[in-house]
Amino acid sequence: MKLKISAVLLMMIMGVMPATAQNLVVNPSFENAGMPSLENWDINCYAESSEDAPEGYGEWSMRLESGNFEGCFPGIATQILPDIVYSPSSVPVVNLSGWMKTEEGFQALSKIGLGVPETGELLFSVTADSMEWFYVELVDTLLNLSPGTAYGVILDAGSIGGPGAAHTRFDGISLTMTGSFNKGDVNADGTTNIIDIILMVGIILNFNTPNEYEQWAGDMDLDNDIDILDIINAMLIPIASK
Ligand SMILES: [Ca+2]
Ligand SMILES: [Ca+2]
Ligand SMILES: [Ca+2]
Repeated sequence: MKLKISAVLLMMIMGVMPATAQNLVVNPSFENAGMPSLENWDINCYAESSEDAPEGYGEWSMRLESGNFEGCFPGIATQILPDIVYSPSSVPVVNLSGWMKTEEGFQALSKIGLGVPETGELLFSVTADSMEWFYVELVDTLLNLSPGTAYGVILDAGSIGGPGAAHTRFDGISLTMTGSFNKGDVNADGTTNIIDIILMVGIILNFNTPNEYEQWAGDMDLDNDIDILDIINAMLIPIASK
């Protein structure tokens, strides 16, 4: 009997884990069965496949040309991720990682980030400037998503001013959703209860200055202010779930 229960539990865990750890990026390693591929990436200026990859990430990477203020700009490769969408009641926590390698010559400030592919606007990003393969990883809570906007990964080979171009190789790009937070959960512990209400009262009475997350979580009715109406809204959550 014990064994049966464990097996069921294990299935439940296995059923949940792959979904949360799944890499949302398609063609993250810029290759397909050992052949170079830039499929599924939108290249704004110019990119090519390069037979140079960090250990464990196949044979190929993408060599992306920088933007040039006098020519094509910005030098980005993007991929829209349909799973990253605005919600009025919760925010996703994402983990973005990847490899970068720059070349001798021009310095152009290469980045891996998450943002709006259509405009190149970044919500967050990380910069690296290394002529050896360099791994970057960052976690962010996406508090600033807007309704109706398409979000995605943005690989940026940077920008230079004069003639010529800088190049950056990218490989092993990964974006996973690691969790989410709900409105009302001011202390980010996974539930909305009296502790969160007390924190909201403290904010209203100016005992505490909310950080960006607390401001988002406490503003239940989305009017950019935390007041008594938000407390009433937050108190309805535990009542409704009883
Ligand atoms: Ca690769
Ligand atoms: Ca809480
Ligand atoms: Ca409010």
